[in-house]
Amino acid sequence: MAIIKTDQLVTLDNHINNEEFKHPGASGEFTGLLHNLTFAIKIISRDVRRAGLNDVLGMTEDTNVHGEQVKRLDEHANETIIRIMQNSGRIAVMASEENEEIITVPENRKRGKYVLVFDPLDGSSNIDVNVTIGTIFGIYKKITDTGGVEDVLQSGYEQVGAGYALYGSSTIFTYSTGKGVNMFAYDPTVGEFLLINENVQIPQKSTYYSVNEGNYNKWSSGMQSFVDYLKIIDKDSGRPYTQRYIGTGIADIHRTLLYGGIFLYPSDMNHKNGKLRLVYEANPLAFLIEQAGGRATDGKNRILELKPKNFHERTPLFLGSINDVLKLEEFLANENK
Ligand code: P6P
Repeated sequence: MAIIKTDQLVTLDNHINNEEFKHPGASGEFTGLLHNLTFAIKIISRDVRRAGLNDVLGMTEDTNVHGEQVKRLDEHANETIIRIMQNSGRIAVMASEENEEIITVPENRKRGKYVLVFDPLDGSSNIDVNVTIGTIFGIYKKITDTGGVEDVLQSGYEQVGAGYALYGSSTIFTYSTGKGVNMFAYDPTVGEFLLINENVQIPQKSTYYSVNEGNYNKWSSGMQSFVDYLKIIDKDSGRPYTQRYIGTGIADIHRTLLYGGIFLYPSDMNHKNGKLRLVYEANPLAFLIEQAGGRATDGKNRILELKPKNFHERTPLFLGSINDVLKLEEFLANENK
């Protein structure tokens, strides 16, 4: 058994507690919320790893609000987060990809001042083929008395925290409370997340792009021209870029955060507003990418400044190294000229 390097003996709990000191007047309620959330993530991580043995693979007979068949592991992850967070005493209201309506806290439970929006298991189409999947979350302070729809329709720049868990070759937990992005790896032998990457900064010079090229003929001319541009052989600018696409957004974006470049899910003929959801996918990821020195837009507007009208609404999403995203915006701006 490898000995844990002593410089990695910063657990997530230590880190969350230390982060609290960076927020004067912190009540500890937010810290408690994160502790509860990471407990749910540890349970999901355990069950994702045993999926093949636990007979939780495969589909339920249910479909979610988007008409997508719900995988059992999706449902299990969703219920795990909801149950734990409803008992946390920190939550006023929640919104989940898997629930058509907002999720309130039962009358007989203590309510808190925070709002949690989440995708319990992003990339569920990859569950049965053992490809990386993840959980995405964003946290706001409530703006209504009792917790209602308005609370989950806040613009992304109002987030007080955001992050994701990635269930891949190891379980990674990445989060930010607005003071930089920090990454942890889970060691199940001690039941702790250990700090592996502090104050992550996205590389500003990189040669990766990540998009489902199968949709090329459905894209706008500007989007097609941008991807064509990335493939031109031009040594000085590092082109052609290398294409990487896992099909689990959070995994593709985790790689983009670490290696740089650009992730793209544009609108197309089938998805006039793109495919990814604004509230519980794009906003938390945009928060993290900006905290790591990157850029996240819908091709024109800063993602974090969009005002959601419906918490399941979709948005085109382009994020990554600033210059790559700016170049994309240039191609889209010129497409109708
Ligand atoms: P496509 C996964 O189902 C997801 O919602 C995102 O995680 C991912 O980025 C996208 O859809 C993949 O979509 O159309 O390329 O299969």
